[in-house]
Amino acid sequence: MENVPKKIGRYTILETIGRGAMGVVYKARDPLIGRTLAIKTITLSGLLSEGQLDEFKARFFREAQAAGVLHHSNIVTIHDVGVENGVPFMAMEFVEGTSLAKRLKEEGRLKVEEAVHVVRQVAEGLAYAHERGIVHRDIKPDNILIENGTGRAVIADFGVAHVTTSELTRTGEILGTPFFMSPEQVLGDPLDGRSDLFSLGVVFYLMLVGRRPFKGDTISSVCYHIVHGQPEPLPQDPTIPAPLASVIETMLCKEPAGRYPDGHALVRALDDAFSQTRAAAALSEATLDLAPAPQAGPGATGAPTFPAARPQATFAGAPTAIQQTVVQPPDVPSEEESSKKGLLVAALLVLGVTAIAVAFILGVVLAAGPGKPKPAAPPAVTQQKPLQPSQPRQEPAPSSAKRQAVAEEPKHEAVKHCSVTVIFETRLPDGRLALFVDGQQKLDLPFLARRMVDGRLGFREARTFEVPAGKHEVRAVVRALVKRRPIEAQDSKQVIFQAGQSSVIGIEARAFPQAEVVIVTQGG
Ligand code: 3AM
Repeated sequence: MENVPKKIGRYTILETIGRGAMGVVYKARDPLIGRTLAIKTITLSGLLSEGQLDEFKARFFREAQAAGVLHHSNIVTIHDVGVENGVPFMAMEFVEGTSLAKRLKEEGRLKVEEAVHVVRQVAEGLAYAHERGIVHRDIKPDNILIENGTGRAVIADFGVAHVTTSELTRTGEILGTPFFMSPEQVLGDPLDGRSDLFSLGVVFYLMLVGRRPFKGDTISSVCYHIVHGQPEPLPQDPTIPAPLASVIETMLCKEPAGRYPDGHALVRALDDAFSQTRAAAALSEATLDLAPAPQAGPGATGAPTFPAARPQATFAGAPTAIQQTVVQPPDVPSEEESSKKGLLVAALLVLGVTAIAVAFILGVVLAAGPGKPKPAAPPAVTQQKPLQPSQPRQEPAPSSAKRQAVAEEPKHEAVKHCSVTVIFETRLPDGRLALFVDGQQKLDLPFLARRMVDGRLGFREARTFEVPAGKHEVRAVVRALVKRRPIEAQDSKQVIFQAGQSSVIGIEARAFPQAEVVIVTQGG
């Protein structure tokens, strides 16, 4: 067991509550006021240089100051910040309870009523913070605490999450756990409170279903799905009311403009969904009045209770054209293919490589021009059907140039270029990625692994470039030094970049246990 300090600042440490990637959370007591509080330490030593550390501390205090003005029952109140033995810490309200992450780990998923209750409360807390210009940027189950007894949901880490993540982030680089990130966050675009509402949508889905909506075994494939894929359909579960599927669908809209504008609107939508479900249930009860006695419905008293839903609680509609053509990311290469390629490329590697290294590129090709105009194609990724007849939807508006290229209607006959976004990720210590299209180098990206938010070393960066639409040979070469030995992993693939369609190139280079480079392409 680690040494538990007796004191941090003026606070007496009582016990360790838990630990995260960035530090430890203690239960403590303020001897002056006699108040119990929680103290979170932020350990970044070894991750940052001296200068960076100073800069980090300054930012940490600035952000804590900003978050310190937030007083809301659904936000953990920050009482104090300080530095103890060079380690920044934050003293905050102690919440006698459990993180949502722990609950989900133990229980798999929550009852619909409780999940809705949590989302409602978090939405209220977010609305309050967003009105004051503060975006959380890291809404995830670990940062939502549920108080024992009362069920109060409280958002933790306002300010800190943002600083710790952004401190380790350079321009254009994405670090951190992407599972709950919004598309604009994954792409490194500017974001506002609606990004938090997207993340909350992911949390909501996870609470209801027990798994996340955007699948993927690797970070890059999850990123791909967040930006371009559709959420996994909700299971045919009669306990999940259909109107809730619409609420989640809106929360998970790719474009911020298609989401609820703020937390209050989300709360109203949840209430609407609730009353719709009640009305539908009442109607069906009335209709069934003459029929044999129905089975006892869900509880009719107390907390909001959703009657059983229609069984088709899925995201609206059949796959659109783009959904059908969107290719799968390279998260599931066949065993056979992987091992064959692994063997093939093993020859390229210098013997004796022992470090684990994973390099992974996910390229997303967004058609910019028209071949045959396919109005439903690129925009379909972001389009969603109206949710409820009574609730007019705002038209999703592209939030960035990247998206604009996708969403624009084809205007000319000839296809010119496609915009390709490559997300490169590696666990190799340092090296260089080169990407060639038809032998012409499109990317030359040096990388140097640094500590990522998951505590491991790595590097991730997104780059966009243009290619003419058509068939191309794409080759990726990753060179790196592992224990001072040079290694190289590479592979190439024919890829068709088509206008009006979306496709993906994924290249995975593994240097342990054997060299392996895989490119997966589908669709296009
Ligand atoms: O995941 P569990 O519940 O075991 O609940 C948080 C988590 O524990 C707890 O610290 C652990 C690591 O994040 N925690 C975080 N902030 C807290 C707070 N303000 C807190 N517990 C009480 N009050």
